[in-house]
Amino acid sequence: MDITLVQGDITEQQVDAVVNAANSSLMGGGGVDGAIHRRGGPRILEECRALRASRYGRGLQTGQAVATTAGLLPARWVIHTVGPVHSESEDRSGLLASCYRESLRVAELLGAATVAFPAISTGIYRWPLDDAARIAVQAVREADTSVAEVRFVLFDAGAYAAFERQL
Ligand code: AR6
Repeated sequence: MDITLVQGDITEQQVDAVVNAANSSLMGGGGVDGAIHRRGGPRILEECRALRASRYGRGLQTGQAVATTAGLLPARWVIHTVGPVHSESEDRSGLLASCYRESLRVAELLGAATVAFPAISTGIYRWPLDDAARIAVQAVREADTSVAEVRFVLFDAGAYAAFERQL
């Protein structure tokens, strides 16, 4: 598997699947989640609503992943995953690693060859960038997957540098 880094906007990526840093409600939010729903249009939220009405009545648990259409985005699918809120008192790094692992498992089931990830939990959920980058790179490297390319899409230079240090 190739691991690549790009500084940019995840909604513009020409990949099979983009991963959304969602929350358990699957009903949208700020950050990456807001950008994906804005650019992808209402079909994504429609499918999220359908998921909540069926298999995910209580929402999507932290560390899990589920796919919908990508609507108007260049990608074919959005894989929604819920990162943990960073905590000083509790080690939640296993849940953050699980987001990457589970998203790749869903991508493989879809037949996606290229997958773009944001730096999950490093925005509104306040995970320190260097630590988040370490967990992300390690989880992806250790994943047993048929996905051919994992692209980390970092919004700013600081996030890009943090991931670059880990590679
Ligand atoms: N493309 C790539 N990266 C982005 C983009 C973008 N368009 N926009 C922001 N980032 P966040 P979280 C970066 O807050 O911390 C939402 O409300 C951002 O700079 O999107 O997992 C959800 O609904 C940061 O480095 O996700 C949840 O409630 C990274 O993406 C909550 O936020 C992740 O920031 C999830 O918080």
